[in-house]
Amino acid sequence: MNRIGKIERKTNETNISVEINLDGTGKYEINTPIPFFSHMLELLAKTSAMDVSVKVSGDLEHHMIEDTGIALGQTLKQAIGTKEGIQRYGFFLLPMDECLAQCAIDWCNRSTLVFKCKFKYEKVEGMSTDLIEHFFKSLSENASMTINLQLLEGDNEHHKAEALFKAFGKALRMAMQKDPNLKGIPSTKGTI
Ligand SMILES: [Mn+2]
Repeated sequence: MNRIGKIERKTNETNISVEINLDGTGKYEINTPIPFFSHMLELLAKTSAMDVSVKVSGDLEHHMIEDTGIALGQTLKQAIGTKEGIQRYGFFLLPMDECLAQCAIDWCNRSTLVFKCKFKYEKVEGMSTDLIEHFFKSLSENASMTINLQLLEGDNEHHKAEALFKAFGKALRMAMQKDPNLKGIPSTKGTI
């Protein structure tokens, strides 16, 4: 059974539709008015091997990126369902040229974001760098997922952002994976 999530979210500020298939092959259809953000979402789809369709329009960059994080988080929560038989934890250390990014995920129904990455400039390829942390915060809150995302080293702003999104995609792939040896809910509490 494919694990699908689908959200249509319309407010006075933004209009967003997201559809994901956790058991996809990394196919994507990304349509946002912020080219670098589209590029990051494509990388997230490819590295997580989810099929992802995202359509975004809206008034301000801040609202569009925040609300896409919210909608993507909601679709992830919908698609993962009861979490029966999944790994729950995922982690990845991703090199990207001079950068090294680290991501660890606990898909535990609690929302915490630890984000450590300093950007030198306010913009990367026209996108506000402070909205990268905001995107992951909104996603973490709405997917009910603990995310620890850090840039261990790196210099180029484009490479830094790319390494973060790719490390998250790979760690997410691991956390959502089903394991035949893991029976039931991946928690001794019996609920998660
Ligand atoms: Mn790139």
